[in-house]
Amino acid sequence: MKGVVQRSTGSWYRVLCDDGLPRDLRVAGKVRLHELNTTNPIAVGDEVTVSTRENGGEKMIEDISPRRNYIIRQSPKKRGARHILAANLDQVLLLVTLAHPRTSTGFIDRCLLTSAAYHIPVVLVFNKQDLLDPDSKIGKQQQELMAYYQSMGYDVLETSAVDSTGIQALEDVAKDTRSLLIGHSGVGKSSLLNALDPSLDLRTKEISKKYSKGVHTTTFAEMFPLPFGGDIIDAPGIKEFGVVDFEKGEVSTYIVDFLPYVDHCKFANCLHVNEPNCAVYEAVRSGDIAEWRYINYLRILEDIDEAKAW
Ligand SMILES: Nc1nc2c(ncn2[C@@H]2O[C@H](COP(=O)(O)OP(=O)(O)O)[C@@H](O)[C@H]2O)c(=O)[nH]1
Ligand SMILES: [Mg+2]
Ligand SMILES: [Zn+2]
Repeated sequence: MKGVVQRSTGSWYRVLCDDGLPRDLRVAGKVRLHELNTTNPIAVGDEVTVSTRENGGEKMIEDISPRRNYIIRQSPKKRGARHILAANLDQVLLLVTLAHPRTSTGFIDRCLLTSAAYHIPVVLVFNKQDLLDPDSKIGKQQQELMAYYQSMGYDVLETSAVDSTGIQALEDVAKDTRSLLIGHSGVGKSSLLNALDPSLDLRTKEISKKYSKGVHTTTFAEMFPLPFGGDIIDAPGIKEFGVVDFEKGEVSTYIVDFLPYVDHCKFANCLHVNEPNCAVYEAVRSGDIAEWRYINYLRILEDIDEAKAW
């Protein structure tokens, strides 16, 4: 029998089995795990084979099917280790708020880069629109950001879990697909999930860091089937999105607004940092590439250098 992993809590996995029943299962000792250097060898979204063991009849996870794709980042807990957020995805819903809390473009661009490497489409969802005055400084910043990402071909939504702005559009985007919901703690992931399916009744308002200090508060990704078809994986509490498994030279090939320029640099192996006659850098100077995009790119290269130094 096959099944899909909906939640993992350490050594136990909630698996929605093909017979329609969810089961909490452990992994049989003989399973060969594909990803050795990850903190979670089995991820939410993994397809697994479940079988009944002869001794005692306990059902266990016996095998993991090869992944179609996955979203991976540096483990926030273990230096040098990698953490798979979720596997076998149709799209990423990247939840952004420019205030309460502020999502940095660096976070957005790291997430876009990682998704692009696996050709997973990303929809940018700007939440908490009810708090935003379009004529304020932040309101104008958001308009500029949205326009820039849209010009690169990304779909962009504006939502509010409070006044239901954009919830129907979000439902249309999520329907009949498997989405991974990514965003900082507090941007409204649980609230939007509740808006899509009120019967979920998820707890909102994460405990602030101040109160959870010293307490072991592990939060796990969890997959929720949607009543209108499809499912969403909530990946709670992402503070930073450290990219992994990139060579410096390939990064720019995943950056959509760099692509028209990367083949016109003097050097074929140009990293677009300080090489002479760099077409990417020229495009930044002329304003065709936004400076903040370029700065985020340079920081990603620095991250890769640092990771190598471990
Ligand atoms: N004003 C406003 N507040 C929101 C919205 N969405 C979520 N919130 C609030 O933001 C806080 C964090 O929301 P939550 O759903 O727990 O965020 P999560 O950590 O991403 O799951 C809660 O106090 C929510 O009530 C929104 O669209 N507008
Ligand atoms: Mg939440
Ligand atoms: Zn260059």
